[in-house]
Amino acid sequence: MRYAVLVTGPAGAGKSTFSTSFMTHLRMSKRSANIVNLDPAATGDAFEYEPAIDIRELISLEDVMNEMGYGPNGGLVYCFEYLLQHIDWLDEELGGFDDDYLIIDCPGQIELYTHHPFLPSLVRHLTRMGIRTCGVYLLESQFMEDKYKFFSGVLTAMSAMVNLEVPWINIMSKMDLITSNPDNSSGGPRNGRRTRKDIARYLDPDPLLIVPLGRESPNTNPRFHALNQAIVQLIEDHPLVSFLPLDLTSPDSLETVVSHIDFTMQYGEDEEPKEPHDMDEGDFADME
Ligand SMILES: Nc1nc2c(ncn2[C@@H]2O[C@H](COP(=O)(O)OP(=O)(O)O)[C@@H](O)[C@H]2O)c(=O)[nH]1
Ligand SMILES: [Mg+2]
Repeated sequence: MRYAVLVTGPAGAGKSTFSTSFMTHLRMSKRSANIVNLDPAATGDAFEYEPAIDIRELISLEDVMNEMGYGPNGGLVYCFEYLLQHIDWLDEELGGFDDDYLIIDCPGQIELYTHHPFLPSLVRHLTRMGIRTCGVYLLESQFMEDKYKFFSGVLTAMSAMVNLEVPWINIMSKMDLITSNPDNSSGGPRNGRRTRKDIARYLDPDPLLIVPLGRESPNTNPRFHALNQAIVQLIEDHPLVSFLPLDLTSPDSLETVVSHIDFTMQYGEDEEPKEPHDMDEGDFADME
């Protein structure tokens, strides 16, 4: 069985950093893991490790922008259309990884997750190839500094999970900036230590954060009242999104996130028992 984790989320959320830490963690547990870079705009030094498969070997955003005269967003759309038209390239590349955990690092343009058909097509393709796929959506903890920005992030996560229709996990990344950095004053006075209770209202989004007790705060533009009420209602009726906190400075935190991903994908559930000569230490480590 092959597994793929689609690492999604807005630009700067920490997707590439998480992908690398995730891969390192799996390899340290003697599991074979590789990164697939799907961001045609990734700069050369974005990865601590060479991605095993890299869309930039098929098509580079820079070439598309230079030769076709597209901007970065149009260029990205072109690159994904090109990828889907040349999907045999991906099949061939994937053929080299038989028993692997593939970590697919995606670009940060959120329209890619909310309404373009490319990622759903790609996911269907992976599924047809027998690759069990799940999605993780990263939102960075700095979104907690602005309630409205935060809820727009929640809605984007919701729209991505509904659009992609695969097992899904939302992650609040960069929690080190929230809990262990009380003196960091760059984000103003609120960018300090928060109580657990306050953090919990974000990890399990409490719509009353934007409309406390059903009433608007006086400094909210009245034109947004109805919209905010509708958002509160949507989230109350469909509590689809909650976040797992990720603090990459804590090995336990990464371990917890990895075990949730394993569980979501039912990792190892239907592995064939291996012939004894295939066994090595790594296999025993995996079996727990
Ligand atoms: N403090 C902190 N910074 C992080 C973390 N993960 C990523 N970053 C930083 O956030 C920026 C964007 O990270 P990157 O992984 O490139 O984000 P991507 O655009 O989603 O791939 C970089 O400057 C990273 O060093 C984290 O867990 N904690
Ligand atoms: Mg990246």
